[in-house]
Amino acid sequence: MELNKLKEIPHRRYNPLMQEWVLVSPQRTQRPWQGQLEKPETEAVPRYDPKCYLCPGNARAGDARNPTYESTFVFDNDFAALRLDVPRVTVTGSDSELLVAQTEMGICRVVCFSPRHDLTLARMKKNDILPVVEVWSEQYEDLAGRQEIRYVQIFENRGAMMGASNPHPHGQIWANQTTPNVPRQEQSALLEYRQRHHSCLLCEYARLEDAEQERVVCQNDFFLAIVPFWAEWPFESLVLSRRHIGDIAALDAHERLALADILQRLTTRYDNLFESSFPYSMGFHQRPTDGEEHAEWHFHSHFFPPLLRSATVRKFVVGYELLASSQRDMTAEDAAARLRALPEEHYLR
Ligand code: H2U
Ligand code: ZN
Repeated sequence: MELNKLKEIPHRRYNPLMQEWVLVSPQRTQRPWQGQLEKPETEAVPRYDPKCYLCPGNARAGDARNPTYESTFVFDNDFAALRLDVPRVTVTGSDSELLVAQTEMGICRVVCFSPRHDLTLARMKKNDILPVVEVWSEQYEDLAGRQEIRYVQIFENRGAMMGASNPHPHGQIWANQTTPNVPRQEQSALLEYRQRHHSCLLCEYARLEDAEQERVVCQNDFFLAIVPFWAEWPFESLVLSRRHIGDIAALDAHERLALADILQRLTTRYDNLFESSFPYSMGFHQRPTDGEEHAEWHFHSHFFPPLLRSATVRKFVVGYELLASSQRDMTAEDAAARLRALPEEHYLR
């Protein structure tokens, strides 16, 4: 049976990157909603906020004060989830393999994308996102060079709905001693695929999506932004490099600008979808920094936006998702078509 016959039939799709299934129920997209409505972010945001702990020149927690920075600015998180000064120990409770704990070393940093309090990636120019790509790359290399750090997670929580504590455009970096669960699962899938096919899962996938175009949202010479076939969140997307590279530091000057370009265009489409500042969590998956080559890794970025059908109705990951399997209603193809139909000029411009 062809895939387009599944448009109205409940089915499950395989996520080869996580090696798990997602349940798709396209017949359910019309169901009524009488549940919780979120508050859209409508408050006007000033260019500079004297109370913001990320704006240039302002005070942070403790005695710290930000410099009067003019582009990007990175600092060690004042409330870091990880630190370096911990002893290396594994603790096993009462000789049982059921109670196992290990100390974990790491470094947490905050990356301000711009001195302007009122901007977002979507509202920044491609040329102003370039320094953000450069600072991510420098941070990855700097942290990779430290013997204690074996994995670097770069991410952004955008919007109050995703738990961002502040509208000032910023992201975080958590770098630690061990590879966390999600990249570890992806790594094992990438490795298995490589051993079985002598090729890269994500290189093959990029070629296939490029040929079909059905799930492509936007693209340039170096990157594709797609709603993956196995997307779980309604408007989830995957930014894939066409070239097989393991990490952000391997991008050349053209590719760094191309990454800035695709991030700018994708986030603008997101904002235009519901004409609101679109919330999401995004981040990069790249090879661990444990000194191994990791030829299986293919640099990419995931966007996980919570919104479902408007700026005020979100998807809840509850019940079935928590207990059984991830699930979605609208198909990935429909989500991609909606995002593809939007203009790339920001609605506020
Ligand atoms: P989020 O908005 O994604 O929570 O990121 C903001 C981070 O900034 C958060 O991790 C840190 C918080 O710990 N922070 C400081 O490091 N210093 C401060 O003065 C306030 C917040
Ligand atoms: Zn600010």
